[in-house]
Amino acid sequence: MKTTKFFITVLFTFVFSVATFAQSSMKTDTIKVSGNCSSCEARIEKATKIPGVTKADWSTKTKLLVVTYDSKKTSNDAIQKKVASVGHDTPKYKADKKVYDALPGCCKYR
Ligand SMILES: [Cu+2]
Repeated sequence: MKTTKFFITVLFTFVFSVATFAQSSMKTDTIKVSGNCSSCEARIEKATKIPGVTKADWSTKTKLLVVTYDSKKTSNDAIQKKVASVGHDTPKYKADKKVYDALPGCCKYR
C-alpha cells in the first residue's frame, strides 16, 4: 500500500512537471534567412537581439536561423521583420532594396 502511494505521488509529480513545461512560453523556431558569409551571420544574429530572444544561431551552410524566444515577449513574425530590416530576406519579409544595396559585396545573396 505504501508503495502504491509512493508511485501515485511520483506519477502526479511527473505529470505536473510535464504540464508546467508544456505551458512554458519559450519557443524555438527555425527560419530560413538569406545570406552568404560570416558577416551576414554576425549581422543576422545581432538583429535578433531583441527583448524576449534568448538564443539565436544562423548558419552560413544551411542558411537557417534557429531562434529561441519567449512567445509572451516577441514572435516569429517580429523576428523575421527585424532580420529583414537589416537586409536579409526571410520567408515572410523581404529586405528593402535600399538596405540590400547597401550591404557589402560579399553579402549580396540575390
Ligand atoms: Cu555577408
